[in-house]
Amino acid sequence: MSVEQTLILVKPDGVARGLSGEILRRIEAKGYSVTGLRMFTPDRELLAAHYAEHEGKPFYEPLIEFMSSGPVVAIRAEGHRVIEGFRSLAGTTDPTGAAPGTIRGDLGRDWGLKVQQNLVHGSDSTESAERELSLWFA
Ligand code: RTP
Ligand code: MG
Repeated sequence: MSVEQTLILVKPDGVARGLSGEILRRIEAKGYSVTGLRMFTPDRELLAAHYAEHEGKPFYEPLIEFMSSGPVVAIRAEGHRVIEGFRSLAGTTDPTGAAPGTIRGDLGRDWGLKVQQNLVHGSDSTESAERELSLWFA
């Protein structure tokens, strides 16, 4: 299997809580290479392209609002099976039930807000990784 690349985002809640370094540490400690790093506040146009699959869902608007509320750290990570590997490091979408040992399970919780603030995003397939990396690392 060839070396993969994936897009990881430290979402605004992770940056605001000062967890960017801890999240990068976990990616590197697992053995993946960080080959790209950017920090900026994404605009709605970028987020609409990134989250196109979720358009029309009840959490879509709150999600775009949340994701454009402050800086994110965009990370390009590389390694064999890094897409699956980072999804495993991240844990399940809902941080309340995410397994201890995962980023969301160890560091996340429910804050009673309209959208799940769950610290990180990771591409979920080779196709979405390629598409998302071209958006965030254009
Ligand atoms: P991600 O794309 O951020 O890596 O997370 P994921 O695959 O685990 O979750 P996905 O289903 O792709 O949803 C994208 C993000 O939308 C927010 N969300 N809120 N019911 C809800 O309130 C809800 N469902 C999803 C989360 O921030 C999720 O990560
Ligand atoms: Mg997703």
